[in-house]
Amino acid sequence: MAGEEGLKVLGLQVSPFVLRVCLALNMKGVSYEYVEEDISNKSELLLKSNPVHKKVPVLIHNGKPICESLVIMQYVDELFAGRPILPTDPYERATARFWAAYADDKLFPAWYGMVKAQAEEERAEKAKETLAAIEHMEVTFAKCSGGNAFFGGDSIGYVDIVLTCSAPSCSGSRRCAGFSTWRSLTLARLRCWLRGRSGL
Ligand SMILES: N[C@@H](CCC(=O)N[C@@H](CS)C(=O)NCC(=O)O)C(=O)O
Ligand SMILES: *[C@@H]1O[C@H](CO)[C@@H](O)[C@H](O)[C@H]1NC(C)=O
Repeated sequence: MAGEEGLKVLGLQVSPFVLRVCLALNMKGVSYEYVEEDISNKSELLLKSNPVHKKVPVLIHNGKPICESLVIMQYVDELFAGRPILPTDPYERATARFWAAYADDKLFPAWYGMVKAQAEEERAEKAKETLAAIEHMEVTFAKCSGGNAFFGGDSIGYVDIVLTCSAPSCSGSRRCAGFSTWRSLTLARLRCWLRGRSGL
C-alpha cells in the first residue's frame, strides 16, 4: 500500500541519492511507502518506472513515476506545503540549483574518484580536483548562508540536503590530507541534524 499521499519510494538503504528524497519527504512531514530494491535483481516496477537510467531513487506518485533525486526533491517541494526546500526567491532558487548540479557533476565524481583511485598519481589528481570543487562551494557557502549555519540560511535547504546525504559515503576519504576545509561547511552540524531527523 502506498503512503497516505499515494507516494512510494523505490530505494536502496546505502544510496545518498535515495536519502535526499527521504529527507525531503520527511521535511514535508508526509508519509510514503518505502520499497527496498535489489540492485543486482531490479524489480519490474523499477525497470518500468525508470527505463532510461534503471536507477533508484524513483518516486511514484499516484502511479506516476518521477526520476532523478534532484528532480524528485523539486517535485516534492512544489507538491507539498510546509517548510520550503528550495529558496522562494527566483534568483536564489536558480543559484541553489546551480550548486546542487555542481556538486553532482563535479564535486562528488572527483571525490569518489579519489577514494577509488588505485594509483597514487590518479589519487593526487582527483584530490586536487576535489579540493578545487570544495573551495568553490566554500566561497558560495559564505555568500548563500549569510553567516548562518546552512546554505539555505538559517534552516536546511536544497544544497544542504544534497551535500549532507553524500557526506557519510564520503567520510572514508577523511584520511586524505587537506579535508579540514570541508569541516568549515559545518558538516558536523548537518550530520547531527540528519541523524536527528531522517529516521533512517
Ligand atoms: N543521478 C541519479 C543517481 C542515482 C544512482 O546513481 N543510483 C544508484 C544507487 S546509489 C543506482 O540505482 N544504481 C543502480 C545501477 O547503476 O544499476 C540521481 O540523482 O537520482
Ligand atoms: C529476482 O527477483 C524476483 C522477484 O522480484 C525473484 O522471484 C527472483 O527469485 C530473484 N532472483 C534472484 C536471482 O535473486
